[in-house]
Amino acid sequence: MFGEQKVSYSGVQPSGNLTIGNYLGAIRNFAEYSAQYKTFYCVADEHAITVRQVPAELRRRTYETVALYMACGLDPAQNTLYVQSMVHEHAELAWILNCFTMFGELSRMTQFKDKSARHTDNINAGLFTYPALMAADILLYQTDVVPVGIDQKQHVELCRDIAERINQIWPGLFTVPEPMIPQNGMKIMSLADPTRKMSKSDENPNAVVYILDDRDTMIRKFRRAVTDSGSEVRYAADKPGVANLMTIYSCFTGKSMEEIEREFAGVGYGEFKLAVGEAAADALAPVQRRYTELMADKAGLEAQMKKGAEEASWYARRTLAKVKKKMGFVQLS
Ligand code: ATP
Ligand code: LTN
Repeated sequence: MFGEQKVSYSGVQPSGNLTIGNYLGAIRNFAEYSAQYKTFYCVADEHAITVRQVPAELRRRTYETVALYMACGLDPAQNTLYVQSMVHEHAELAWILNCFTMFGELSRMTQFKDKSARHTDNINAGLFTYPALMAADILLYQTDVVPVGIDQKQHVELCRDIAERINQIWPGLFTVPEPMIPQNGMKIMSLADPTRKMSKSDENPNAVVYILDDRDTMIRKFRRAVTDSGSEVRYAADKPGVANLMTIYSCFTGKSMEEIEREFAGVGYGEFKLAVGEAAADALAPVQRRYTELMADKAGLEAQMKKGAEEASWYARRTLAKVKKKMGFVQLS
């Protein structure tokens, strides 16, 4: 709660082209909160540099992510959309929170374990303390709810632990946030290996469907998706490939698993996969159209970034000033 307002906060790293996993697990759900909550959604460029980035690409993807937020239905008049590095309070609070976060806690984070195994040449301190920066993002805005895919639940839980630890010393300093995980779409899996999360940094482009893939590419990727033995379209734990495609189809069409099983009873996987590809392409076509318009107006995007950063700073400054005072840092008038 910031004053009387309930707050929803989330972020996406501009670390690659955004996938339908990012869309269904996170971004699509962000807008839901704007009627009743004060909403802040950041482009987490400071998180992205925990793995090596090409600067020009990071810059380009930052514009693209702002444009995609808007194209996915986030109206900047109703949601504060901004770039993390433009609000310096994030890095400052992250340092303070680092001093309240335990080595053992950070060592247990599965994302750290995965990413340090994948980037053995660059296991930097930022990759390790990443959750303290994420906690700073969330706590600066006195956030109530954090809509994320299930892979981020552990980080939000650590953020809660940090907030509670600090609140024990200074009661009420931070709102303790709740992760909001969608029932359907919380974890979209790779099309090449349905036991792994679909991830924007996957090296195999056929494993991943990007929000901006054109219709033919989308349909081709779904056609090639790994399915399971047998030929029945049935939602079952022993059919992870088909279950993943059914989840995607259900998210894009709103149909339940039973309806989907009935719709495709007696037809082979080929027809089903084509239908999934078409449903994804149909649902994303308006997002892509709007995205193209927004990207054509760079000055317009920059104006939105500036407005977003100014709005976010107003809130961030207030929380950080309170925290610094509690820490015992000298305040000059
Ligand atoms: P990276 O590969 O760089 O780690 P990512 O694809 O996992 O990136 P993030 O920027 O870490 O994407 O995630 C942005 C949001 O999208 C988070 O809320 C995350 O939980 C959600 N998300 C990411 N991948 C998926 C997925 N496959 N299914 C559902 N939600 C996802
Ligand atoms: N760590 C997140 C992105 C992220 C985020 C946040 C999510 C950065 N700051 C604050 C929720 C709240 C990720 O990798 N998906």
